[in-house]
Amino acid sequence: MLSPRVALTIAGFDPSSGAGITADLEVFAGRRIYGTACITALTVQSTRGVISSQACPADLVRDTLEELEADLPPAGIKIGILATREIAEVVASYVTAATRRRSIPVVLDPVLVSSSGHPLLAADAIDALRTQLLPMVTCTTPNRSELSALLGRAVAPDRASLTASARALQEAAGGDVCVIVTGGDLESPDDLVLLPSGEEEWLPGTRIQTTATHGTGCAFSSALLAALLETSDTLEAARAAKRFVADAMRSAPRLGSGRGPLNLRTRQSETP
Ligand code: PXL
Repeated sequence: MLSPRVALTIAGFDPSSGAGITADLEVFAGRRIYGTACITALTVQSTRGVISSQACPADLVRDTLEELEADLPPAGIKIGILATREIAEVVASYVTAATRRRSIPVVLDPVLVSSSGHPLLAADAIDALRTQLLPMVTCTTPNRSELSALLGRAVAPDRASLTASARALQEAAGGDVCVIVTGGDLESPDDLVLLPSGEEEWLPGTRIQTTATHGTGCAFSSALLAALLETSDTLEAARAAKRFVADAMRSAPRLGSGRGPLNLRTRQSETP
């Protein structure tokens, strides 16, 4: 048997498996990618929302990343919850070193708060995320409120404002980053893809009537990374990830009394 590709998720743990590392690993497994994981925070949550969370010590994160890099160097990295400034700095220096060694896709989902409103990144970590980590990644996937927090100003939900703000974030990152503004929370759930070339495209979405919306951001970013392991066409990878999330919502299991998990093993939309 050929050696499978290895993808690393650096993210939080959700005990209900809707979001975070266990969800990311499921997306990878469904695509025959060997997933490794570095946990940054332990959350207490279910489909009913996040109750609390505790950050892992930054030296534990650093040691985990060093050990995985030495033995199972990833062909791609997905980053979710970073929890603290210290962890954001450790992850930024790891990503800087790993991408200097080899050219690999890195997807940053800049998670700031849970959908239920619980903070998942310390306020003093946003600067480190923007200045140290963002310039090192291939793609970042903020929603409108994350875009607004990263820029430090309000972003109106119209296309012109979203595009101008995505351009401002790309510029702040040095210009080399693909910014994908996810639109699941917008009136029309379309995603904006702004490529490093400056080319922009809106990916149309359709509103899916379901309560299975737990972890859609994690599913999108890990499916995007999985697609980027197979194609260097970022636009095509973003389309594949969007199709994947829509299929995973449509075929979701009925579980829990709140915002339920997705069907992360859906194989209807193979990555390109
Ligand atoms: O979708 C944001 C997110 C990511 N990762 C974990 C989470 C959440 C939101 O609650 O718990 C582990």
